[in-house]
Amino acid sequence: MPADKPTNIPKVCYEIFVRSFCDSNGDGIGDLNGIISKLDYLADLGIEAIWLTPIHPSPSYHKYDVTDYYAIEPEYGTMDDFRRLLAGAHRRGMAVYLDLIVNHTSTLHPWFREARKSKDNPYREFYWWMTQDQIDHLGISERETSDDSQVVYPWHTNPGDDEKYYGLFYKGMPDLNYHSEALREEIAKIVRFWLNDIGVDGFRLDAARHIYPEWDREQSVTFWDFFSKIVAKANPTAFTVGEVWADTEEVAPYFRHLNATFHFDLSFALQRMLVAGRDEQLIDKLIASFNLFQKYNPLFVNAIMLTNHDQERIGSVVNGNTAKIKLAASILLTLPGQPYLYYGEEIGMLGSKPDPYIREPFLWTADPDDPQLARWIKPQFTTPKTVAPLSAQIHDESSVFNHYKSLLHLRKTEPALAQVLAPNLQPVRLGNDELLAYFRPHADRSLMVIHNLGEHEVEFTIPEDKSLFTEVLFSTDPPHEKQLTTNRLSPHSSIILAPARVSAKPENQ
Ligand SMILES: [Ca+2]
Ligand SMILES: [Ca+2]
Repeated sequence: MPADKPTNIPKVCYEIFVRSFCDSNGDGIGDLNGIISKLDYLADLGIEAIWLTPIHPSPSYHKYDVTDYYAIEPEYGTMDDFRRLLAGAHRRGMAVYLDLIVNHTSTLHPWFREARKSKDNPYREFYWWMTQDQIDHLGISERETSDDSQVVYPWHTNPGDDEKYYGLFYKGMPDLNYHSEALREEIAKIVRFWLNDIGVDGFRLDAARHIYPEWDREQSVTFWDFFSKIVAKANPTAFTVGEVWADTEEVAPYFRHLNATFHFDLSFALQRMLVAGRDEQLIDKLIASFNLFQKYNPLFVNAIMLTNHDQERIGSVVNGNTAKIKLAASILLTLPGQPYLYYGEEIGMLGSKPDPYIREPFLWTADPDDPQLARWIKPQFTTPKTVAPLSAQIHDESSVFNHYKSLLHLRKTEPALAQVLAPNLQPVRLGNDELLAYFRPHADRSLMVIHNLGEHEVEFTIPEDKSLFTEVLFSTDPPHEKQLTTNRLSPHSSIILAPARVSAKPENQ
C-alpha cells in the first residue's frame, strides 16, 4: 500500500537528542519538561515538527535499546509530562514524532529475558536463533560492515545455550524476528497505543533497512507495508520517516510504504562539497533521485539534513568556519524537501566522534551554572570558548542563529521554497564548479539561488532566460542588497534572487 499524502506536511523539522537538550530538575540530564520549556523557542525559530530521540526506558544513555515500549524513561520524565509536551507542541502547531525502534530490543526487555531461557519458550521466536553449524552452513557467521554498523560478527552467545542469537548492532541489542506473527501483533499494539491512546503525530523509524537480516533483505521493504497499514488504520494522517542509511537506489523502494526517508547521499554530498569548495553536479543528481523516488511514490517526502546524531556535526566538518556553517544552512534550507535540523546546528555547535561528543549539551547561555545546561557529559567540542551560546547570538544580527531564523522564515513564506511535495528544482548552469546555482520554479514566484562554495570571489553571468532575476531576496554578501548591483559573489556566500518587480502601468483615466 503506498503511503498516502499526510495533511499539513511539516515544512521544517528538528531533531532533539533528549538527554542533551534542556534539563528541568537539576540532575544534569535533559528531560521532557526541559523540552516543554523550550517549545516557544522552537516555535519562534520556525520549527513545525520535532523528532525526539528514544524516550522509552533503556539501560543506555542514548536509549536505542528499549526495555518497555509503553513507558517513559524515568530519567526523562513521566507519561503525564509527555502528554503535556504533546499538548504544548500541538497548541503551537508543532507535530511530535517518536523515535520507534522495532529492529531490536534491549537484552533486558522482558521478551528477550524470556526468549533466552529455553528453546520452547513462547518468546523464543521473537528473535533469531541458530547453532554454530547452521550459521556456518548458511555462511552468515560474518557480515560486511555498513555505514550504520561496524559489527562483523553478529551472532552472540547465550550462556548455557547451543544456539546463538543475532544482534546486528551490538550484543546488547538482539534483532527482532518478524517471521513471528505474535511479534507482529505486539508491534501493532505498540503503534496503536502511541497513535490512538497517547496521540503522537508519527514515527521516525530506526534502522528501517535492517528489519530482516542481509540474507532476507528484500523482506525489509515489505515489512513496512505491514507496518504502514497498521499506522494508516490507527491514524490516516500519521507521518512516517524512515532511517534507510544506504545509497539512493536502495532507499527508493522504501518510499512505497513510508511517507519520507532521510537522504543520506545528499547529506554526505553536501559535506564533501563544503569541504572541497566545489559542486559535484548536485542538482542533476538530486533530480535523478527524485525521478527514482517518484516511481515508488509520487507523494514522496525527501527528508533532508546536514547531519544527524550519528554523524560528525556540520560545524566540525567545516572546522568551525562560520561562513561555511552559514553556507551549509543556506544550501540545505533552499533545496526542496523536508529539512531536519539537528539540535544546536542553529547556533553552530561542534562535535566529532565518538558518538557521545556529537551529542553534547545545548549551549543556552555562557553560565557554567545555568540550570538548563545538561551535564551528563563533559563537552569536548561545544563550550562557551568555541561556540557563542544562544543567549549571545539572539541579539547579534550577524549570528548563525539569526541566519537560520531568517532562512527558516523565508522557507516557510516563499511558496517556491515551501513546496514539499513534487520537488520543484532545475539546474542553472553558470559554467564554474565553485558555484552552485539552481532554480526553484513556482507559479506564484520563482526563485534563483546562487552559492559560492569556493575560497575566491567569483564572477558570474546570469543566463539570458533568467535575466529578470535581479531582485535580491536574501544575501550573505553585503554588496548585494535589494537589487543585484554586481555580478560578483564573495567566497562562501549566497544570494536568493526573485524576478524584478515590474512597475504597474498607470491606470487608464
Ligand atoms: Ca533532568
Ligand atoms: Ca534486523
